[in-house]
This record gives sequence, structure tokens and C-alpha cells, in this order.
Amino acid sequence: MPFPNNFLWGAASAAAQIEGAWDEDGKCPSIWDVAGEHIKNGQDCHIACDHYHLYKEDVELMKTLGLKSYRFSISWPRIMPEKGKVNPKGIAFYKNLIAELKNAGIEPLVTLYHWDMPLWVHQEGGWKSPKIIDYYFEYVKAVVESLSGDVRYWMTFNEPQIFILAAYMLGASAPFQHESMTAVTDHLRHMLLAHGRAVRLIRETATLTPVIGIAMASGAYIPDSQDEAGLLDAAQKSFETSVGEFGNSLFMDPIVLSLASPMLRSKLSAEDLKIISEPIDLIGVNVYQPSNPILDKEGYHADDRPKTMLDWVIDSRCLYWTIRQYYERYHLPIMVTENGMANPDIVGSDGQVHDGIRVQFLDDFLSGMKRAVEEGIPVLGYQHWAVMDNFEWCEGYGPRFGLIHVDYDTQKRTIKDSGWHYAEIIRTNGNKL
Ligand code: GCO
Repeated sequence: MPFPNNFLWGAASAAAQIEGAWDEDGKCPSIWDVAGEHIKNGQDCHIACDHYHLYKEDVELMKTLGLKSYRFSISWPRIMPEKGKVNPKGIAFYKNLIAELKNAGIEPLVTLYHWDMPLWVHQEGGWKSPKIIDYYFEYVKAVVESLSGDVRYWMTFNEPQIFILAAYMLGASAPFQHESMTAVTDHLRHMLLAHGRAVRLIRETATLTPVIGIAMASGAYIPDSQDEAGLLDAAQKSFETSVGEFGNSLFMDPIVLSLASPMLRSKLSAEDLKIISEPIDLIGVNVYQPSNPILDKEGYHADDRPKTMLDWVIDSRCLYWTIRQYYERYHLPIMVTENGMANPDIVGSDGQVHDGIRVQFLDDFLSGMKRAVEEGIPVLGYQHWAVMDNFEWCEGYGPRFGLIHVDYDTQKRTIKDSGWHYAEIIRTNGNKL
């Protein structure tokens, strides 16, 4: 039995991608609500999956799948629509959702920030301004005060690579800015300090003993050979050069090892590093594809490999190697906080969704994860991205990532073949993999 009985088999989502109700019950707009022309086909996230109204039905479906855990994010603009003001209706929504999950025996895993910054915070400078450190602290305080009686698992942030570097440097994610790398190192510092202060706050004030982490956009470089030199070379590529400045060590070295990566050396004082390296309990990895296609264009032959509809290479080895490389570098338990694939799924004439490609994807990737578990690496759980089809940021509603299909005209949900297949994997605790 490779998987422990308390292994958290789950699925994931994020507030801006599923909730809708963008201006209801006191919520203020987020930077994604006003993303306008940056989103394909004139789409927006104002209604999305209408999960804000349909959460009971959605939790029921999660129960049908037998999920042990559900990773979702809390909408900061729903909780703090104005500076210094907590919105009781925002809190109430998450209290109700969590109560529903608990009744269904599903462990809530909370992400505190999955990119939907309140517009007012952005107007005050967003990640450019150190003010955000206090604003985020106040928000986290309100959430922990009201929800930590029922929540144990906390992720401070989801993928800082995207919401800092892609968002402020490449203009590829809200708020779509084009700043220099030097300017953006300030934003990085703010994010790292916000993380460290939040970890300490949660540790000191949460009602239930917390398990705290951060979710990173990951995707290991798969070793070219498995001798010592090959393994070293791969880990070095993954952490030092992986996708240039997006290298994961930029974030994780200060957080876990209290070491400033070269780019941040002149920015982070010893005092900063002390705050940033507040001990965490796990590292969340979001794994979609390996970094080989970027770092080894010639040798990897990406063109010959299967791809998802977003053109992401499907290579299941990358889940195993990501878990292993993270563990070997940081020696912290790992949670797979995202892993999945986009596919243009449709409901067939038999009323079912036959996404055989995702069934295969699950078997292949989960077998890789099983190998890591068998080798003794502490893997706490696996959260498939996503629980249901949703708003894929600038890509809009085209790419479908869900285990559950969503008809956006009628909001009808249909469990896909992959959903039923995953349910069986969960029921047998991964023994069939
Ligand atoms: C990310 C985010 C998710 C995405 C998913 C598919 O990794 O970009 O965490 O919100 O929807 O990864 O792209």
C-alpha cells in the first residue's frame, strides 16, 4: 500500500476562475474583473461557473467523486472590498462553503491569494508598493480569525512567478504591466515579506494547528541520464536556470533556506530574510509540463510529443522528477497543488463526456507520483486541476481543465469519464496505479 490512509486525494479551483458573482454582496472588483481586452473572445469572469450560487451542488458533486480534499482560493475583494473594512457577507460565503465541505467529509485547503487582487489595492500601487504588505496582513488576519476553527491547510500564495513576473514584467497576466527586471525585484521583496509575515500570523493565531505552505509554478527538468552527473545537471537546470528569471529558487531559497538568490542579493537585508524564512510545513507544486522543451529545444524533440490543446507537452515523468527535486533541495513535505490538462471536451449524444486522453493522463502522472511515494518521499496529497471547467484567465473559457464539465449557458455540470476514473482511484487509495 504505497499511499497512506490519510493521503489527500483532491481537486483544485480558484475564486476568480469559478465563483462569478463579481459585484454581489459587497464584493469589489478585482484586477481580473476589469481585464477587458486582454481576455480572448470578449469573455470575462463575471459569472464564470456561478459557483457562488451553486456551491452546494458543487460540493455534492465533489462528494460523489469521493474527494478527500478540495483546494480553493479565497477572494480578497470579497473579504475586504475597501481599505480597513471586512465584508461579513464575504466571510459568510466561505463559512458556508467550508461547513458544506466538512459535512461531506472533505478537507478544505485554502489558498489565500490566487491572483485576484482587489482593484483598490492595485490603485494604491499593487505589488509595486510596500503598502501591500500591510493590506495583505490585514486581509489574512480577517480570514484566519473567522475560518481557522475549520481550516488546517493554508497556502499563502499561488505562483508568484505569474502574479509578479508575468504580471508586472511581461504584461501577460493582470495587471498587465511592462516594467524592468530591476523594478520588479522590489515587488518580489514585497511579496516575500508579505508571505513571511502571513506565515507567522497564521502560526501564532490560528485555532486549529495550521499546516502552511506556498504553491509554486513548477515543472522539473527531466534528467537526460540518471547517473550522478545527470541528476545534478537536471536539478541545477530546474532550480537555477529553469525558464530564466522564473527559476524557482528565486522564491524558494529565501523562503526555505533563508538565502537570497543572486538577483535579490542587494535587495534583501538580513532582517528581511529573517521575516521571509519563517518556517513553513510543505511546498505546493503546480506541475503541467517539464522545462526540457525550453531548456533543451534540440535534444528533447518536443514536436514529436503529445500536447494538450494549449500546446503544453504531455510528459508524465515530470511529476515524479518535480517532487523528487523539490524534496532533495528543500527537505519539506510536498503537496501536488495542481496537475492537469486542457482539452476541448464536449458532452456527447449519450450525455457523457468521453475524455479518454485525461483518463490516460491521470494514470500516467499518478503512477509517477506513486513512484515518489514508494521511494519514501513525503507526499501529502494530490489536487487535480481542476475540479470543474473554468475561466482560464486570458484564454477565457476555451480550454477545459475540469473533472466535471460545465455548460456555461445553462450551468449544467456533467462528471467526465476522467472524473469517474479518478473517483475509482480515490476509492482504492491508488492501489490500481
Ligand atoms: C496556473 C494557475 C491556475 C491555472 C492552471 C491552468 O497555474 O496558471 O494556478 O489558475 O488555471 O494552472 O493553466
